[in-house]
Amino acid sequence: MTAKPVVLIPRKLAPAVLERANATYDVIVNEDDHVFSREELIAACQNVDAVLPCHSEHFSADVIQALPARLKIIANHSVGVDHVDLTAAKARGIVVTNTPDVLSDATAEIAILCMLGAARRGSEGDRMVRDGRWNFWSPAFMVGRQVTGRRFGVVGMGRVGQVTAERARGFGMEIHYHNRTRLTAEQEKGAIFHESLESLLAVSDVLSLHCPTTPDTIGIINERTLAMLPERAILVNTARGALVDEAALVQALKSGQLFAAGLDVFRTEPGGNPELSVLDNVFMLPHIGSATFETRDAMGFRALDNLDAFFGGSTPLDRLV
Ligand code: 8YV
Repeated sequence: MTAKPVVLIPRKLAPAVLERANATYDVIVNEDDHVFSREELIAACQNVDAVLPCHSEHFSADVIQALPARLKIIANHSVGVDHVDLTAAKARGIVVTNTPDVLSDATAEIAILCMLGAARRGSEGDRMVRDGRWNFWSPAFMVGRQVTGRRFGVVGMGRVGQVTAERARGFGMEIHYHNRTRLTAEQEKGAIFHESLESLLAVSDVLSLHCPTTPDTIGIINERTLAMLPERAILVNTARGALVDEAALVQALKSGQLFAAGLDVFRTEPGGNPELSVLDNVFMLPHIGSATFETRDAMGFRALDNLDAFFGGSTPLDRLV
């Protein structure tokens, strides 16, 4: 009998996913679920054929250089792969996969939660009641912005962007988007395409980020671009913190140029940004876009489907390099 491939699972995945992984592979799980340091990650990868990481494991070029020749596939448990240097992986002949589609609904839900939380001052109100500070009411009390009928701008109209736009349509919002390529009329469902980011910014009462982090998109939301939004707009980010210049965002929120922001992702994770945390007009979550029971199972199964295809001798469905 040939030995089963050895698979490193650096974070504790859903029980059903671990059960399925154990049935097919020799699995090594990081039982206490701490985030490996660079050195621990390299050491843990030494005697394995595959790794199934989350976005918390950073496969930078130097980590990839230090991987053993037997490690042939990084099957990510995430759609975003900015934690993996794809060029370095390709150069070493390591296959990299991700888990698209299966997390689009869950992430769209969180984007809508961020939009509503920001627009209707969800976090500020919640803290006020909890802290026993709700000792007053008047018609002018905690008034927020209504999103119904307003314009919803999407940066990056991929799978998550499209599902989020669909949900925003449910609020009677007019959908606008900027994307590298224009969608088909069937995919657009009436959404208005903007060839430039600048043109999208000018009309977006709510701007929601759904693009990948690349050298071209890092810091696309900055002092210059924030100033192009309509007055008192709302920024939603459920993609990656690196898309936003947080110092510029703090300024725009403090000055009132932006009405509010709804953020699920930050430049520093875990932890966030203390300058954002002190502002009442920020609704914040700890990177939980895909964190539903259903989606965690689906992401793990999708990553395992990719591993099964690879070790079965075919091309994984979600192969990136
Ligand atoms: C996850 C994510 O929280 O898929 C992504 O890109 O950021 C999130 O879905 C995470 O990577 C889970 O492994």
